[in-house]
Amino acid sequence: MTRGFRSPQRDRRAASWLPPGQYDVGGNWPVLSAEVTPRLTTDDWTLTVDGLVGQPRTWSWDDLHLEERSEYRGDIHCVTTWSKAGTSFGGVSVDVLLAAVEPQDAATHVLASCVTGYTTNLPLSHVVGGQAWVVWTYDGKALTREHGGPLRLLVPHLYFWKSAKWLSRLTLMDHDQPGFWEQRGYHDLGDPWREQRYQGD
Ligand SMILES: Nc1nc2c(c(=O)[nH]1)N[C@H]1C(S)=C(S)[C@@H](COP(=O)(O)O)O[C@H]1N2
Ligand SMILES: [Mo]
Repeated sequence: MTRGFRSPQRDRRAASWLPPGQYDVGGNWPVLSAEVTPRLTTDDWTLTVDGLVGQPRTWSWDDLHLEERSEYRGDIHCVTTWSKAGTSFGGVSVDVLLAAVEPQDAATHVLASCVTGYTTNLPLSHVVGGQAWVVWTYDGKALTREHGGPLRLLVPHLYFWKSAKWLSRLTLMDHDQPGFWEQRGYHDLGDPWREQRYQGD
């Protein structure tokens, strides 16, 4: 082994796909919800993207299915220390939604809001460039209610609390506004590779 020729980054990844402090939950997919699971129908469900945009837009379930599809295949990481390898989710890239609404130059952050009132905040720079999706399938099947069906946000490079279930709105803002867990002591960004679990990490 010519260790000296390998970068520290490659060594870490070769050692494990797990971010620091995480364990492999295996075939399970735990459910973590602060709210009672809502019973939603796709008939009256809508997704709105508004705030600092040229043209706010609301998609019905059918409208959203006309947009270009994409898929995420990879790992997810919950702050409670479980990680799940090789998940696959299908939906639409947040890039597609943003292109439709034309974000204003002043927009720096996004607040994701759910039908239930749960919220989470994200820097705009972390939801563009193929880093975030709105998804309605898991493993090719409709996302179950407990896991956020009919539709959830997916931001897999951050801890999974950023992936808001039962998503109904993305609001672009010119400032950061802490969401449900962020107001309760969780980290503002939540990068698992930097182990940003709590404020001050
Ligand atoms: N609306 C809503 N979204 C949510 C949560 C929640 O409580 N409510 N929990 C978050 C947390 S902490 C995690 S780990 C994931 C859990 O998703 P899962 O239940 O599908 O595993 O959803 C995130 N999105
Ligand atoms: Mo979580």
